[in-house]
Amino acid sequence: MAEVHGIGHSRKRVEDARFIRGQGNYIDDFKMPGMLHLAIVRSPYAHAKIKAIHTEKAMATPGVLAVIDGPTLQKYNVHNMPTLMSDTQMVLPIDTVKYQYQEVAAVLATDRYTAADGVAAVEVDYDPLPVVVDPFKALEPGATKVRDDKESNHIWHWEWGDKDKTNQDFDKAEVTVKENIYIPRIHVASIETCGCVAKWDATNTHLTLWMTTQAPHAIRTVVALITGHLGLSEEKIRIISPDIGGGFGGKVPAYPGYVIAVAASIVTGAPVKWIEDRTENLAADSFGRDYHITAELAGKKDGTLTSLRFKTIADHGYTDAAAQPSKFPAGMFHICTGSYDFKSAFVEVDGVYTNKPPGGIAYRCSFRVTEAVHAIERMTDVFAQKIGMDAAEIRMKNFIKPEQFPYKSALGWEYDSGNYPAALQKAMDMIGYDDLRKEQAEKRARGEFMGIGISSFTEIVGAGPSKDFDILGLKMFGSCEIRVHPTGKAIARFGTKSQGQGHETTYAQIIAEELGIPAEHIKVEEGDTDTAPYGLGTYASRSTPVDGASAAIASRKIRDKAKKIAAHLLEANEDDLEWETGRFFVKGSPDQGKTIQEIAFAAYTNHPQGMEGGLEAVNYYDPPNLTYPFGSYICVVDIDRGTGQVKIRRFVAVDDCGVRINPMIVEGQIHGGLTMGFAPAMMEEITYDENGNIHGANFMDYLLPTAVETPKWELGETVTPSPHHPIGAKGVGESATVGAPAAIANAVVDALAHLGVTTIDIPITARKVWEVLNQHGATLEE
Ligand code: MCN
Ligand code: CUN
Repeated sequence: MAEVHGIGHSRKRVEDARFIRGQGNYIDDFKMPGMLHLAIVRSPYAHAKIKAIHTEKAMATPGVLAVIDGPTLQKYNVHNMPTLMSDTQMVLPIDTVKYQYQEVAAVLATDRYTAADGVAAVEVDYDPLPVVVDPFKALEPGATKVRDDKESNHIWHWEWGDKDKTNQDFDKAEVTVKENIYIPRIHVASIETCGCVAKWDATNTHLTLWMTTQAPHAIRTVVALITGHLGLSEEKIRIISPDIGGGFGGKVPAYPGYVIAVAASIVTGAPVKWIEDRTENLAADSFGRDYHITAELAGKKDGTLTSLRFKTIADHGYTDAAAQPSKFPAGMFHICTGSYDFKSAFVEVDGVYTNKPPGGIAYRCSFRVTEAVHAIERMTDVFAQKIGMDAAEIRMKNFIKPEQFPYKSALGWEYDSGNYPAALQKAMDMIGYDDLRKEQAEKRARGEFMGIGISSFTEIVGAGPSKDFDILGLKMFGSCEIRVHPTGKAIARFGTKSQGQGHETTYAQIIAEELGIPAEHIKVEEGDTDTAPYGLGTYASRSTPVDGASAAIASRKIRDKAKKIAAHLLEANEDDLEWETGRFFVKGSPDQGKTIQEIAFAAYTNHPQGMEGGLEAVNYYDPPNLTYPFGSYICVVDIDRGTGQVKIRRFVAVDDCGVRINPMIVEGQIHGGLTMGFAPAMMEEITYDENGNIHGANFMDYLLPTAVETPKWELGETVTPSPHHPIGAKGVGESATVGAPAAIANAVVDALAHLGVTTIDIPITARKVWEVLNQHGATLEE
C-alpha cells in the first residue's frame, strides 16, 4: 500500500477513505469510489463585469458533469461567505470580479484532468473596469471604488496609545528620526496547496469535510452558521484536517473552493475533491504583510529613546480577510515598542481595499508582529546612526531591564518575563562582536563593504485571554482531553492542529512529565472535530502557550484522582502520600507505593466505592496572559560592489522561549523560521502592474530560497521561564521569522551607512543594492 513519491519526503498513498493519522495523509492522495473533481475558472482581469459565461463547449466535453456559477449558488444563498474579520467574500461572483485569478465558475468532472479541460472550454465575456492597485491612490477622492457595497475604499481606522502625550514628547525631543518602511506582500507557499474532499451522506444528512485547515472546529461552527438554513446543523458536520503539508497562516481562512466542493457534493451525492495548483495557490489565496509604515522615534542625544509614533496604510486587497482577533484589526501591531522602555507611543493603521486578492494573513507571525518588529528594529538603528551610536550600545541602553518584569508597555501590553541584555550579550559573544567591528573599520578604510546587523525582538504569542481575544466571537481557549486506559497507556486529544510542528511528540512529553506514563505510550490526536475537544486551532504560536498548558493541567487533574485511588489501594491517608514521577508512595516508606499503571488498572477494576470509575480529564484553558518570547539575532554581510550581491557570512540567533519541552523540535522550528525570515528579507515579494496583473504567480518568478541560498544558522539559547504558564514555556514557532528580516536589513544598511544610506526596503535584491551603490558613486569601476 505504501508508495514513495514526491520531492524530499515520502508519503503514503491512501487507497480508500480509511485514513490513518500521522502517517502521511495528504488530501492530494485521497481516493474514494465515485469521487468527482472540481477545477476553477479564474478571471484574467483584476476588475471586470461578467457579461456572459458560455458553458456549452465545456458541457460537451465527455466527463464534464456541471459548470457551477455564482447565480447557481445564489439560489441556495451560499454565493457569499463571511471572512474572519466579518467582511464579505464572494464564493463565486454574480456579475463582477475584483482581482486577477478570482474564482469565476467551477467545473465538476469525473477526474481532475477532465475538469481542467472543462475549465479551458468555458468562455467568459468580460467588460474590463478601471483598476486600483496602489492603496494610497485608492484613498484619493474620486478613486475607482473597489466595493460596490461600501462607501469608499477605506475599510477602517484603528489607533492605540496616548496621542497627545506622544505628540508633546516629540515636540520637546532633542532628536527625532523618520523613515518610510514598506513591508511587501508575500505568499506562504507551503509544500502542499489548499484542498479538500467533501462527502455528503444524504441518508444520514451528514457532511464529512477533509480539508487543509489550521482550525477545524472554527470552520465547523462557521459552516453550521452559514448553512443552517439548508439543514446542516453543527452535529451533522465533521471536519477532519489530515496532514496539511504546512500551514504558516495561509490555511486559517476559508477559500471559495471548499464551499463549492461542499455544494457540489450535496447536489450530486458523490464525494467531491478540490485541490489548487501552484499558480492558483500563489495568485488567489490570502497574502501576508503589505504594510506601508511611516515610522518615527524621538529621544535624547545620549541615545535614550523616549517616544514612538507609527502611521500605517494596510493594503487588504478586495476584502478584509485578515486573520486577526476581532478586537485588533491590525493584530498585535501595538507590540511595536518592542524590547525598549518607551515613555509614550501612538500607532494608527488604516485598512484599504484594492483590486488584489484578500490580504492580511499572518505569514508565520503572531498577527502583525513581524511588521511591528521590523519597524522598531530598523528604526532603532536609524536613531543610533543619527547620533553616531553603536547598534548594540543603543539596545543595551534602552532595553526593559530584567528587574522591570512584569512590565507594562507604553501601549498597554504586560510582558511576562524577559532578560534582554543576557540574550544580546550571548549573541555578541558567540559572533565575536567587537572583533567584527574592528574588521569592519579596516575593510571600510580599504573600500570594502561589510555590515553587522542586530535584531533584539520581542514576540507576543499565545492568543489568548478570553477578555480580549476571540475570532468571530469564539473565545480562544486551549483544550485537552486525556484518557488513561486500564493498562496505563493513554490517548490525548487537543483543539489545535499540527502542520509539522511535532505536537505528537511534544504534547506527549508534557503529559509524560506530569504523569510518568512513557511518551511512546501516549497517543496524541488532533484535527477531527468529532473526537477532539473544541479549540481554535494552531497559528500564532499558540499551541504550547495555550493547549500545552491544558495538557499539563488535565494531567494534574488525573494525578489528583490517581492520588485518591492510590490512597485506597495502599490503605493510607491521601495526605500521607508523596509523588515522584510515575508513582505515589507513603511518606517515609518509599517501598510502599503504587505506579500510575497500577493505579490506572485499579481505576477500572478496583476503584473506591462512591468514586466515579475510569481515569480521564478534560481541561479548557483560558490563559491569564500572553507569553513574550524574545531573542537577539546578529547577522554579518559582505557586499559585492561590482554586482550589489549581498552574502550573509554569519547569522547567530539566540532565542529565549522559556522552558524548552523538546530542544530538537525547538531548533527545527528556529531553523525553518529563520529561513522564512531570510526569504522575504532577500528574495520573496509579490507585486502587480498598474492593471492588477500579478508578478510572481509561479516559482520561476516568486523566489523561494532553497538550501543553496540559505545561510548556515548558528543557534544559541537563554531560558527565562514564563511565570504564568504551568510549565514555564512560551511559544517559539514564529520567533525566528519575526526577528530575522530586521537583522539582515540592518546589516545591509550598516554596510552602506557611511555613504549616508539610512534605509533599504526588503527584499534586498542585488539590483536594489547595486542601484543604491550607483546613486552614491560607490560601484566598482571596471
Ligand atoms: N516547543 C517546545 N518548547 C517550547 C515551545 C515550543 O518544545 N518552549 C515545541 C512545541 O511543543 C511544538 C513546536 O515547538 O511542537 C512549536 O510550538 P509553538 O511555538 O507552540 O507553535 P505552534 O505549535 O502553535 O505552531 C504554530 C507555528 C506557526 S503559527 C507557524 S505559522 C508555523 C510554525 O509553527 N507553521 C509551521 N512552524 C511550522 N513548522 C512546520 N513544520 N510547518 C508549519 O506549517
Ligand atoms: Cu501566524 S502564521 Mo501561523 O499563525 O499559522
